[in-house]
Amino acid sequence: MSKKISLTRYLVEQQRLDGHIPPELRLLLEVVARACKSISRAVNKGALGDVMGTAGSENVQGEIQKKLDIIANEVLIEANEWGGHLAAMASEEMDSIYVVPNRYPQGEYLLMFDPLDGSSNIDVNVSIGTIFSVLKKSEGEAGVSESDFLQAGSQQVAAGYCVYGPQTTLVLTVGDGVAMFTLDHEQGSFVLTEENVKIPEDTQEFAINMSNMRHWDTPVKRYIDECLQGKEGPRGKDFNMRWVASMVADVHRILTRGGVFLYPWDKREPEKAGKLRLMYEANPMSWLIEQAGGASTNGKQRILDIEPTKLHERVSVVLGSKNEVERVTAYHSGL
Ligand code: P6P
Repeated sequence: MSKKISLTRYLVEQQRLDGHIPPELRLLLEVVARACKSISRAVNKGALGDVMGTAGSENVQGEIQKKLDIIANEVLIEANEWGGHLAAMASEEMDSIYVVPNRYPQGEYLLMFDPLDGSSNIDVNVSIGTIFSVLKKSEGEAGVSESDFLQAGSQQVAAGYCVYGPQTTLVLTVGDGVAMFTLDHEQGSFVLTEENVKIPEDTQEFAINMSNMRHWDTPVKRYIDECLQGKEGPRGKDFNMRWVASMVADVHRILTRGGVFLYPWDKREPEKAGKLRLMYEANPMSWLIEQAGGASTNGKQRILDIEPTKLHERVSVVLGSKNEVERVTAYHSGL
């Protein structure tokens, strides 16, 4: 890419030239990007800062919180609460919503995030990331409550993630395709490095936690078994497998070179629809994937059409290269 286009310039042009984003949403996205830069700095300290290891507490999911989970959550709350663009925030790390305090003006947007996805990888120096999703509050209603957040993923007005890996890269959609911005550490700003990202419709690479195989439902077992049979099997081609155990890293690979990611329902906890969270993991990632020409279902239904009933609702996820997702979904309907 010849000239360097900053995230700010990209957002101004999205606002001015394509009318995609109003000024308050542009401000919100710039604030989230600045918060991700701060989180990146904290992550990069590693053992040199007091950021590694567990915080000695559990989150609403019953998962042990890492120090960086809490740091990242606080960075996002403090960066976004005063700007006047938000009514409230919701986070994987907080039981209930965080309403913007009365000392600050309230806006019309709702921000949800997983402040540090994949945090089991922090202590072993493997890529992790921040996932975020933006909705709009219903017009004209005073106040804000959890029910304002319970909107289908198709209602998102912006979604993205920041992956803290060999590069710190912000990936964003406002409904006009997917753009990627790499953090220029010398300038301290995100620079446009990819736009109009497109996922190949076919792939030879799947991502799933194979240790759960005995717990999967039949359609998933059939799909993975056929991939493992390779050339000699019904697929007629060999497959490769990747599993980072960090959704941000796996989705970034799929956006970059294709692939299919599965975190399916399994029979260990049959009452749970899946492990991943709908509002701030599956929905933002699904919109990015669809905006890049891919597909995303829960095995039966388009993720973005799911009407949530709870803030921390869980869901099964099959996302990535369109033809593979359609195949897995077809197997679920007995085809
Ligand atoms: P497992 C991370 O905890 C996460 O929510 C996703 O980022 C990741 O894809 C998945 O869980 C990993 O789960 O069971 O393989 O550790």
